[in-house]
Amino acid sequence: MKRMILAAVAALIPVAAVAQDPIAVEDAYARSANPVTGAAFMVLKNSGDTDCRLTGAASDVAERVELHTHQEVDGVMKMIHVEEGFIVAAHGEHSLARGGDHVMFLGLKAPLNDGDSVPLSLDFGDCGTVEMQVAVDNQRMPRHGMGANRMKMGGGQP
Ligand SMILES: [Cu+2]
Repeated sequence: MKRMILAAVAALIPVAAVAQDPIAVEDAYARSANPVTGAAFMVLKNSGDTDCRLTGAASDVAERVELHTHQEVDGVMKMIHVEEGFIVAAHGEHSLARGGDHVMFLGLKAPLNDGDSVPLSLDFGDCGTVEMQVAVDNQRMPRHGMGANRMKMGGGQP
């Protein structure tokens, strides 16, 4: 009887393994402009046939990890906590980038220094959980567009 149960359990394992996590993460990096807060940026790719939603993030490096976005309020860019998370469309991608959506570290337990790596767990609900190590790169410049332009405007240059 016991042997039959074990056989049944073993038979289930390959079935579970076939359902691969559809989410891949590319070009992840973390940075911090001060000793208490930091953020992580990356490109989320969904190879599955259904939309996935990043519903939460966790890391040991901070007291709290939240999903944030930037929004202009009365001409000032503010960070907003996005409770509902970020959707990654089926066969699509979603970028977490400077000046936009990001993973926010609040209450860093230690400063994030270049070369450190930050453990990060991303919860995609039914689409699975992605565990990763994100390299800290405080020197990295925004890719193109928004972040750089905003800095230029703020600098008072023509
Ligand atoms: Cu933020």
